[in-house]
Amino acid sequence: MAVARLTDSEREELLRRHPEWSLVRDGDAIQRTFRFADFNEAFGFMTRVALLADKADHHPEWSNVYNRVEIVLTTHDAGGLSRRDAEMAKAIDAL
Ligand code: HBI
Repeated sequence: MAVARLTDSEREELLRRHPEWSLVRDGDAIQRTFRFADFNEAFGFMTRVALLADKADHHPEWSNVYNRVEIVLTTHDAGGLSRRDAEMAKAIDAL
């Protein structure tokens, strides 16, 4: 299902609402790094994100090194940021 790219002002609004996330890839994606006590905590977080992502049918691009999880959100169908990324960032921040 095609979804619209965020306008510049919508993108600014996203960053205002979610200041822990940074714009990357020339503004076509947002990124946040999470650090946990240990791998067990990090992987538990990833498990919760994975379930969210599958329910939303909107999947992160992510990496994990021991207690660190780096998440990048973008909408392939929109060729950049969409409201689905904003919704996913909000859901992840609420975990
Ligand atoms: N996840 N991050 C991200 N971006 C997408 O565009 C996307 C997705 N998950 C599934 C999805 N698109 C659906 O369109 C699948 O049908 C491909």
